[in-house]
Amino acid sequence: MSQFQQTAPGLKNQYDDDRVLRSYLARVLPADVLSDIQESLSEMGRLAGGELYELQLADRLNEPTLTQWDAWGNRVDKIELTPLWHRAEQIAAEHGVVATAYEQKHGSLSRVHQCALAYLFTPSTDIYSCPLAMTDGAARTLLNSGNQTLIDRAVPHLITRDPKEFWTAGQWMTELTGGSDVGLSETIAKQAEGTNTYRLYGRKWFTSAIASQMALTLARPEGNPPGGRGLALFYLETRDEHGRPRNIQINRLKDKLGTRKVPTAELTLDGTPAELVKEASDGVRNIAPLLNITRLWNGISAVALMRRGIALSFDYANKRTAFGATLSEKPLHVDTLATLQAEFEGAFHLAFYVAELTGRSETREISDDDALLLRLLTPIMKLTTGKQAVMVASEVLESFGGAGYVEDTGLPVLLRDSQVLPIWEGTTNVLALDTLRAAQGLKRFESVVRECVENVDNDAARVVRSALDHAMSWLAETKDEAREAGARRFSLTLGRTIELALLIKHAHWSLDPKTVNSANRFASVGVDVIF
Ligand code: MFK
Repeated sequence: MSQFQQTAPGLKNQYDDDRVLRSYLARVLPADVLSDIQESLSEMGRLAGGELYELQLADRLNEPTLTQWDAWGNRVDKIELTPLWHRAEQIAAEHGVVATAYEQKHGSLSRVHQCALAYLFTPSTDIYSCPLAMTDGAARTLLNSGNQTLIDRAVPHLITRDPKEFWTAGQWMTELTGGSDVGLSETIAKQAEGTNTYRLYGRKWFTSAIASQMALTLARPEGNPPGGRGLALFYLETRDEHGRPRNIQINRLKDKLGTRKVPTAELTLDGTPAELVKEASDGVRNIAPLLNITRLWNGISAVALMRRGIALSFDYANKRTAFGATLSEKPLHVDTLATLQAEFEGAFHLAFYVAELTGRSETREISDDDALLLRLLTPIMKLTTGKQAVMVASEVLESFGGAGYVEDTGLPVLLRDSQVLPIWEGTTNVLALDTLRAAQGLKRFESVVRECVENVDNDAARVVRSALDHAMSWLAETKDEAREAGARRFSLTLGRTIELALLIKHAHWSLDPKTVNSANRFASVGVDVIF
């Protein structure tokens, strides 16, 4: 009998161990800000590599449950979350994974701090980033709305650090008719005569994290025209003071490929009380701040999951021996991981650059040109990093050989959970079309990319300039159907080009040979996918 035992991959403090995050923060944060926030990041890194990771492995087989009826025949529609998610909620509140962005202790850079916390927290909590993203987006949407009654009522709960007071928010947009095409939504809002209160009637088909205390949703006030403009944005609270659903039936939980800890539901709204957030129309436009925040979270989650997979794979490469040496001594294995690392680093710099712009937009320190750039980069970043996350997760599993395909290693969930990232919050194609709609930001995009490589004379910088020129000339020369058909390749080229440009900029600032290698490798893999 063989006595051989393979040592499992392990994690250290996920902040201390993260060269890319630490080096990036050293570049973008003033020294006093970095020194002020370092302890919070190190503490989150300790939890992510320790307690939360252990709990995540122990929680692997648990899933949320829906109980529709109690023993006495009452409809209760109760959701029970798993132990990991209960702990995640507490830690998220106490450590300000949403709150940090709103306390604005460091002005616009608080958004970077908050995204760094989310990035460390996410991979050990089985997509608890989903309710947090929607909570963050709801807080931003309510604050932007100027509806002081709703701001006073809900925002303190969404941004508190007290777990007992903390609320999460849902984002109920998807209906059977309208997944990507939200304007097709059929839910009707009937106004109670002489009041500002409405009652909602309809079916919501894909509502993530249904355990939330409130939701922002879209419905069509009676008599409004079809399409997105005829919808209005509503605020509702999901349960009454006795914990009973407010005329909401949870019909079932979705049986999904991944994000299995997220209780995603099909709902019937049967007279659910709701308040208008803004005017009784233009719901798609009014919910856009929520979409942009959740898309930022999507990108941060994408780089976080890439980083987790790569961290485990690098650790394992030092422990696993095959063909006479550890995997970390095998040139082909090392080369394979280096390519994943380069993809991750490019994606990381783009996601956090969007966090920087978002922060400046929130503190109103953003120029008009940069506001247009943010509008353009949010879909570009979301679609590019989502695709990279799936590719990296698939390769990470393969880097473990058969072990990566075995559930109780805790590895396959990385691939299943990554696969949602290009789907929800706008698929790759929907966001590619959104990129075309946001093309006003291209002028600033071009100048930012050129500035990143302005004093750099090497092959990687030439790859950036050539891809940028190609993308711009493609856009100028292509019209109508051909432009729509090529939108995905165009958007991915823009995404990969700015990733490489930002990576080169960082490499030249840090002079770190590992970052320089990643930039050169990313350039060699290529960024221009237009044909
Ligand atoms: C892990 C972290 C992430 C976790 C989050 C998990 C939760 C997941 C739950 C979900 O997935 S919820 C469902 C998400 N659904 C989507 O994201 C829908 C995807 N479809 C789109 O994004 C379509 O492009 C869209 C619905 C917006 C198209 O609808 P319309 O009615 O054709 O909108 P149109 O005409 O493009 O835009 C209407 C207005 O909104 C315009 O403004 P004006 O009225 O002033 O002209 C647009 O400029 C504005 N707008 C649209 N998208 C915007 C925006 N403004 C700013 N930012 C945007 N992103």
